Amino acid sequence: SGADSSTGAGDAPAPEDLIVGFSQVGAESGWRAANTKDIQAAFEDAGIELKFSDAQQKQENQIKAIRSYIQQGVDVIAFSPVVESGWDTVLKEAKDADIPVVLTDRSVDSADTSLYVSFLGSDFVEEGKKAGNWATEEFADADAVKIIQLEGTTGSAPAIDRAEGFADVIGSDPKFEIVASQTGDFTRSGGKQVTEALLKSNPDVDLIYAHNDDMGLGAIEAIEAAGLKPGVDIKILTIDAVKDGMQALADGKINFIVECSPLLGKQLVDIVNKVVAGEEVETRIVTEETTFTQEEAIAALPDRQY
Ligand code: GZL
Repeated sequence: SGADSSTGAGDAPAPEDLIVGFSQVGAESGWRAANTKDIQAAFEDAGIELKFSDAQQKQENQIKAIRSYIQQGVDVIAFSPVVESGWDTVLKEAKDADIPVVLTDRSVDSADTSLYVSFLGSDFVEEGKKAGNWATEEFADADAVKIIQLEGTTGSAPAIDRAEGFADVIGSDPKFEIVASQTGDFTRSGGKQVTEALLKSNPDVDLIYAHNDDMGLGAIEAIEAAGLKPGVDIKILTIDAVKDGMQALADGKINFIVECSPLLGKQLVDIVNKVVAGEEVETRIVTEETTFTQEEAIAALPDRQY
């Protein structure tokens, strides 16, 4: 690998000597598109070669990509694991090849934390709790609240943790009832199809909690097709705060959004530079992010990067 050639012991390798392999989940949502754009721009700006692959949300494609990067002898491998489990074997292969691995966005459930040097991404349980806290305030005067939950990709860290955080907050109050919970796979079409089906069997729901904006935007289409007013007849609560979601929030079709920032590129470049220079890196870097009401979305939209 380029890291230990011509630069002498201890010196940081020149950016142009580095090659980083990145395996991306796919292109399933507005969030993912923004995340890809930001990572590619950050490596471009740093003058570091980034080999990039899109796994179309299939774990086997990510494993193939990581094996390919090992074969090519890249200096660092980074990836966003589409699901939490099933990574130990390929991560051990990277470790045996002395190639450091950085997790971005989503984590893995490997017990052996020596298989990666750092995990950079949001605290999804905290995001779920923020969503639950809003629901608790929004429905403070209600006696009963029926909820449809649109789950993210089955087995993914954000789906597992956002459900956990939300349940932690509302679970103690029996007035909240999740009448149906099903995956829409983080896509707009998935959110629409699942909402259409679940509304037929649960026409009187008060709230749809979608694990990302894209499924919430699909739910809006389904609610309108059913002749109801999204954000009014059925409230919608989502996570991400991508531009299309923020526009729906500004328009009153979504009622609250918990931000999940996709802008991880610069921090990933920093971690890569530290790793190849043999410097210590933080094993867990939590993304800074906030929440948006309708008024806050209206104010933020003009300057929104993604
Ligand atoms: C969260 C990310 C999720 C987004 C979705 O960090 O993994 O995947 O919330 C995206 O929009 O598809």
